[in-house]
Amino acid sequence: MKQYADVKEVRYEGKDSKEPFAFKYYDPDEVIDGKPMKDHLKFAMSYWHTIDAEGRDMFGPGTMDKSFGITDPIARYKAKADFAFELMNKLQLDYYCFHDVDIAPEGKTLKESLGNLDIMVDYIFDLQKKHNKKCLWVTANNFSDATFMAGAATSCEADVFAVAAAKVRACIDAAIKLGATGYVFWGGREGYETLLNTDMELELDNLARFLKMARDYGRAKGYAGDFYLEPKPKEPTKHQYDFDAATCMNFLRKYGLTDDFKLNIEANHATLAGHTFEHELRTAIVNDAFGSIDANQGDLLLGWDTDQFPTNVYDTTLCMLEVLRAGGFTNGGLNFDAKARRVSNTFEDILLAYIAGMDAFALGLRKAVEIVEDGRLDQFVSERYASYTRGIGAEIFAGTTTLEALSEYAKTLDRIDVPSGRQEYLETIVNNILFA
Ligand code: XLS
Ligand code: NI
Ligand code: NI
Repeated sequence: MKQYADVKEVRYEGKDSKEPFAFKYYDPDEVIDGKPMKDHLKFAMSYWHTIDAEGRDMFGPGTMDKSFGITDPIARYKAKADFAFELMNKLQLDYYCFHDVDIAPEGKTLKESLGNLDIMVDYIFDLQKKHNKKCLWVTANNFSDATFMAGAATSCEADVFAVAAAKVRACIDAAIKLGATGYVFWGGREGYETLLNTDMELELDNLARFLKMARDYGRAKGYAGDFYLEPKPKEPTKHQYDFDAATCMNFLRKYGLTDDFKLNIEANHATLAGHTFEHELRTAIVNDAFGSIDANQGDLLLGWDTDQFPTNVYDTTLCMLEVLRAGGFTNGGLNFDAKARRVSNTFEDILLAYIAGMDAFALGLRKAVEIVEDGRLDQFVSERYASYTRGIGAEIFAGTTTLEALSEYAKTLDRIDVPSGRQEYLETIVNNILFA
């Protein structure tokens, strides 16, 4: 197998290729359903997993070294940034996403850390221009530092709220400078372990106060992109406030934030919440809050966020079907919030993992388009609900009937035939299209 350095650019070779460092399904410029695959998919690199994480887990240290042998903090992060853009070029990735602490070394004080961030944002600004790359979204890591042990905006300590605000302010500035079209709030430690020590109402109100300030600051500075909440049910806290898409929507509505905030749906978070990925996507779509996607997959036998690269084509197909139904991405995209496994510990593995994920989504897109063109699923669903297009159903749909009128109508009914759901049959259609 080739070495990392030997791979200049991963190219599309088609499904019969046996070359490990080639795309079998992802052909960036191929036009499918009216636009190039790269515009349907808008793949992004996650800086934290790809450029920083070295494979550390609870039982042992990292298995990879991403320090590039440099000890000076700024010089090291510049080398990381150079590596990041070289990697994006090799993989034909157009976008990237990051937390403040991913791109810049933390200093001894907040002031020093923010200064480092400024230096690195300038550095990355030049790199993205040179390499013609775009920033998909930015976020603040307001959960790793010990300061955030009890949360950030939901911390019991007001000074922590202020520190979190300073970091978000700096990250919104970075998003604006880099032209990002998204700004993410994943809850981090916004949640709790026990009500014995928690004022839930104050914490939720504070979270809303925080998001409003961030929104107001961003809009005042001219940020026109989306703000996203990223739902996750648990981990690190037992009760994460942003449990799932429906919980997030309830929160956003209660506090009047739906005009500015959409959702960033992560596959692994969906399954942790006991939902399918497509359920969370559909919930976002029907609430006009579909924004962006953190593409990964979990392991259904493990109860935590394993952030694996997505390879399950059934799931990517059903995901892309939802994206097509939503009319595609606008400001969002597919960010690989995913890491190669701890034992896949070479630089070649980083390439192979992205190829696996990008091809799984490219194939999913191709299959989703085929499912739409085939039409049998859509037709089945519209026929299943056809009773709402005529007679009493049409009146219910139009809101022109009443409980009393329905009651009179119901009394005249004899036998009611509810049409079969035909799930097994529909699953054979999906298999037929997937494996044809
Ligand atoms: C953690 C989240 C995180 C966000 C960004 O589970 O997925 O990586 O995407 O803070
Ligand atoms: Ni995520
Ligand atoms: Ni996650």
